[in-house]
Amino acid sequence: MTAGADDPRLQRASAYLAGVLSRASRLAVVTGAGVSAASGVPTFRGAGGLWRTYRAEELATPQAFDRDPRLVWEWYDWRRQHLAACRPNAAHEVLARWQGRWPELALVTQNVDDLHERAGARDVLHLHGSIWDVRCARGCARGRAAVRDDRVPMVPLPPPCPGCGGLLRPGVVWFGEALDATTIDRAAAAVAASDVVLVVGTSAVVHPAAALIPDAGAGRQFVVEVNPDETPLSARVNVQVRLPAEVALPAIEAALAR
Ligand code: BV8
Ligand code: ZN
Repeated sequence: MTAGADDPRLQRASAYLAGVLSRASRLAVVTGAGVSAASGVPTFRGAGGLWRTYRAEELATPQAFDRDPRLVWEWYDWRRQHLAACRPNAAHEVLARWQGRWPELALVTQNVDDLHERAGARDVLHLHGSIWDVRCARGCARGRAAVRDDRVPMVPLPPPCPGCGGLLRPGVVWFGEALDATTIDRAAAAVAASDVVLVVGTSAVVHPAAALIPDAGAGRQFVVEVNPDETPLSARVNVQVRLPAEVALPAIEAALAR
């Protein structure tokens, strides 16, 4: 079933999904860059995903950092400065409120921004780390653990590691790097334990994050995709809501209140 923005069935679709959510024994939400799009944060693969002449996949790698740490830090510093001026949107706010309504709601994100937290969400599982964290690029004793360093702008670029005089790197997971085992295990367990999974704003092409999302065809979990575009996931969900998250989630929340 799909509901488009101009489709009068939005109310009925929202009422239907409100029913699904209110009957759920446990909810999990998996978000991607699309949930932050309305806040002005460029998505990875959308039109705004370019920086200078580079695509994200070219810069978000250990090889790019080893080759030119300053260039990679200039990209992250540009993103951090842009993000500092962004605000959570209605989708982030609804999800934060739903954590209050359903205290066991697991919120898993692929995003490295902190807009879920700035909307009031807590215990967000960041599969790909945080753009506001830094850690030692060499993994020295003092700099191994990621710590929050939200200096904007970051000066000097690239920042030196206070522990070994090497370089600090952004505390994110780059392509070709393993995700934090504890985080991915917690996320996988939370999604597996849920009977309703909301997938919001992801192209579902990045692994292993995409593999967390269950196949509705298995019949054990009810999966809802909120995305204005079709994705590789779309054929494997129960309901496709072809709307932006900042429109769909408030509509579902309003239906829950009725
Ligand atoms: C690893 C941090 C192994 C950095 C990111 C299996 C199969 C295929 C490929 C692989 C595989 N296993 C590994 C790979 C390779 C790779 C991968 O998946 N590549 C893809 C591109 C094919 N994966 C990895 O390298 C991972 N590592 O597997 O390591 C390993 C194991 C052991 C030991 C050593 C190594 C690591 C992946 C993590 C990469 N880091 N981010 C940074 O941000 O700087 S991923 C990056 O993509 C972001 O985090 C982003 O969130 C994420 C996913 O993208 P999306 O969130 O989906 O964003 P996208 O732009 O694609 O889509 C946005 C969607 O929103 C669209 O559908 C759009 O229609 C929609 N939308 C737009 N507006 C709205 C909206 N929706 C709702 N409302 C709106 N308003
Ligand atoms: Zn160090």
